[in-house]
Amino acid sequence: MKWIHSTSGSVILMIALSMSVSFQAVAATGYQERADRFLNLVNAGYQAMVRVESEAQWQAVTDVRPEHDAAAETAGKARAAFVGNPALIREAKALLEHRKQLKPVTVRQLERVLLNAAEGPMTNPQLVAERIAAETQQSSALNSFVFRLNGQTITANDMDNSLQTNRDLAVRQAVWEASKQSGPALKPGLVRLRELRNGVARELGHSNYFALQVASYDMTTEEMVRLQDDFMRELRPLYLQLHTWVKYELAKRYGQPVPKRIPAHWINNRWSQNWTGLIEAANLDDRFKDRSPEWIVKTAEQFYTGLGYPKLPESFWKLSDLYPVKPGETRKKNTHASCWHIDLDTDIRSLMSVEANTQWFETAHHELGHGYYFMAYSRPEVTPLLRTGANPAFHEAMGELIALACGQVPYLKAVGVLPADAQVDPIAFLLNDALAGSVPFIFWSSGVMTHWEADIYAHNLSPDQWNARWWQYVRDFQGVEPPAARGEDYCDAATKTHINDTPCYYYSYAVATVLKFQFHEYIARNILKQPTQSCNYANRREVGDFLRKIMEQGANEDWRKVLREATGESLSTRAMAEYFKPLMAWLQKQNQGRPIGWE
Ligand code: X8Z
Ligand code: ZN
Repeated sequence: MKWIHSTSGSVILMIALSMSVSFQAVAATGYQERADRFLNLVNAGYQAMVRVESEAQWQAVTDVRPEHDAAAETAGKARAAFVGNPALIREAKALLEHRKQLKPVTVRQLERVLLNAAEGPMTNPQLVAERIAAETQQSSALNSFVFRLNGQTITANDMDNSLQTNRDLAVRQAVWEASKQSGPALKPGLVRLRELRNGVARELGHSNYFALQVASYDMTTEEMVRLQDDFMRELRPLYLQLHTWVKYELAKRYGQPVPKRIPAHWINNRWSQNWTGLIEAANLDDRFKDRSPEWIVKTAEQFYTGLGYPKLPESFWKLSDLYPVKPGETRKKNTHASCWHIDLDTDIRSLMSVEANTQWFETAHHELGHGYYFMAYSRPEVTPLLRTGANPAFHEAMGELIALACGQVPYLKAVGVLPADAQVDPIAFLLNDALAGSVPFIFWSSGVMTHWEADIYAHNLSPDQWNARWWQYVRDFQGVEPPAARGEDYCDAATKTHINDTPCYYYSYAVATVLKFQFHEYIARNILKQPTQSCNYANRREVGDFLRKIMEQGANEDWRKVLREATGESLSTRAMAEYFKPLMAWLQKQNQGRPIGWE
């Protein structure tokens, strides 16, 4: 969630100016007291502005129309008028010069004030206004884009379902190509946004927009990219084994010679980010056929209430937008799942297009993970400025952890997705965990997404090389290739939602994937005392207590400390590699005699 709004910019400016006068007056009584007074006002104003902007943005993404875009743009400008106000920036900077005399949580809030201001620094109102207008336009174009196949409209769910089930390579290629139609339409907006995003970031001294985003991890661009490269180096042997096994399987499935790299349309995901539907023995789609989309969301809620959390608020059910637009309805909405903390308090909503299948079963659990994180830290001990995850990856990790847990066999039996007496092949489920939710995902998120965005924002890659660089990374990191040449008329990166509306964020999902195995291992071993690959969180309040301790802190503490206190460990792929150890041995045996990898 990016941008915001208010009622009147001049009122805000008057408040801000009068605040700056009173700060000087209280300086003599001590910096802590001065900071407390400042932050009291900023927190109140911030929460109010977030609410107004989020409400306007919610309207804009759930019902794309020019009047909703216009309202969202105005709301974004109003938010920036407050959050990016020079008076706030000056006072936060002045106070941070005395950080040693301030409580750590005060310093964290002041730093957050500056990070928030850097998204819309009103030291340069023209630039901020242009950015907000361009962001609004790009989201609107993304959310209202109509994909076509053979002259017919095709939805994102339709494309995903086709790729999941259709075995005709010609059809698959046509669907895959259709899914790339939005790229050229979105490229000009993205070219412009690269300049504007970098421009706002530089206004407050960040070298580019990527650097601004990783600052919330207290890291530099180079440190973040190195961390992602470390993930890939450590997991590479496992990935190469999986890649090899999969390409032999798929060559057999499609009656084709075994390729070096896997053609993108052979994989069931539009970006080859998750390799789903490859393992028949672990394919649950049929199990959801008789369920309703409502059952999917309710079952996800029950996962959390079973851990001892309250039910979702009434308003969640009233105000969320959970299901696809009904046939015949002309409304256009964003088709990518998200969860919103509208008022940084109890107004929590989710935007989804849930159908009864495995993908939405997992996604619903993921989204409610955000919702329960919001609920856990919305308490007086956490001020609105710090009502975020310990870092963004922690927020993603909760949902990912629960998505992992809700796919484990004992849990599936407990909720009746699998019959209680089902005989399952444990390797099939482990293989599916690796392929569908974890290992190829690292090479997509740490590799393609992170490196491409770093090139765009930090290394100023020229737009006439965007698509070539994208596919170079897909080939090199994922070992995947396009079904046919993809020249610079295409902009395949821009077909991915986050490239447009959540820029320089995607490494957070890679960190979340690594974190989820650390949390999961701790829970399985120390709380449930069950095997990590096959355990059941259902109705275990101790698990809820463990996660609540992490979530209820919001961003009050440094994420490294939160992780160490929770698990006794720093960020590491150790638990992830450990989880898949039995699989590694199995794959090596299966792949004997085959050339491993694609080089
Ligand atoms: O975007 C999401 C969530 C919303 S935060 C549905 N995810 C990434 C994606 O779909 O690309 C979840 C994992 C990866
Ligand atoms: Zn998420």
